[in-house]
Amino acid sequence: MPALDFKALLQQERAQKRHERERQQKEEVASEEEDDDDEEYKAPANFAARVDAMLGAVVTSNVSPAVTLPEEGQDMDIMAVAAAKIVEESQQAKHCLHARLEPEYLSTAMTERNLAQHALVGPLHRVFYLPEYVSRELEEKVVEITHTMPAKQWVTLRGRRLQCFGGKPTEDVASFKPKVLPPWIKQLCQTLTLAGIFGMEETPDHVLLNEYQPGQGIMAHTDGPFFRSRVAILSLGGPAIFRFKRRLATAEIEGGKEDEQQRPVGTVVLQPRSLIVFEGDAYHEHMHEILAVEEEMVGGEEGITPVLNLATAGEGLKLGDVLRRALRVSLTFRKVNKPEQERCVARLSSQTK
Ligand SMILES: O=C(O)CCC(=O)C(=O)O
Repeated sequence: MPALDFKALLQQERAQKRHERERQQKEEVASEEEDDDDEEYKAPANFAARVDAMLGAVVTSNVSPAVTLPEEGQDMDIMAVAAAKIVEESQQAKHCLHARLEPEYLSTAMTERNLAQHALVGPLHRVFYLPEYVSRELEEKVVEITHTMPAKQWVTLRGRRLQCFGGKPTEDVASFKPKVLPPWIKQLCQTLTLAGIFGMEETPDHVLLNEYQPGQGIMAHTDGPFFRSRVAILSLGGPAIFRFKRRLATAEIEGGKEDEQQRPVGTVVLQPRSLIVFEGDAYHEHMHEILAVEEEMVGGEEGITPVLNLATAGEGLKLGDVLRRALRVSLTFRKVNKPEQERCVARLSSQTK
């Protein structure tokens, strides 16, 4: 949609009216002059119709307007400013959502990896850590896209902001309505398959974008059966410590073992540009969380929490080091766990293409 300058249109309309009035005054020798603004209040239809048309375009563009629509009869200046703001923010959202990543920025991420070489050894199984999984250029670009995303695109949840791409998860996966991924998100999903992180038929189709300010985190949770049980999380911006905790059975919670639940089984230092992948035991039998703190100690306050990636999380990193949080952006890549017959139909239709 081309940029519309409503302020300029309004000024043009006013100038025409003024010109017409002067012409009439000369002809009829008017005794009373009408106030400019009064006249515009009486005849807003022309401009209002254009605002309506523009809003129609915004609505059909699938980007939600970022400001409240002006009421009928409101001052034309307010309408012009509000309309211009709607257009600007919807264009900004479209710009961010339709962005594409430069192919050369993606080359590091799509380099083939042997996941087994990145397996972390420790008290829980099937966790992988890939330091420097993406280039700095890619990190900068993705952080820039997310930072310029208008506020209206974000949902706030317990302090942090997030966006969900690929469709809103439902209680029952059968009623899930998938949505097309923005091009730059799709590119990232494809690089994960090209790198061998996900199988050819496992390319992620659902992505959660989380933004954490220092002091923000995510509560202990499992990702559940809605997704297939391999998840990859890309970390950008600042560091954080990812904590795995054992999932307690109801009987254990009732038996007063909540304290034990508080103690992580293992932690992984998530450095900027790294990728953590987990599945199996780590996915099904453990919860994961990030504490809502401004700084945290590697290995915990007592230095006894296992740090599964101490050897690869940064040169010289050791127990007791303090990590200061900075603005962090993460992308969680998963594949929706569609029923088997739906997967077969998708497979067959892709084979016949
Ligand atoms: O930001 C992160 O690293 C964690 C995200 C996460 O746990 C999730 O999306 O389920």
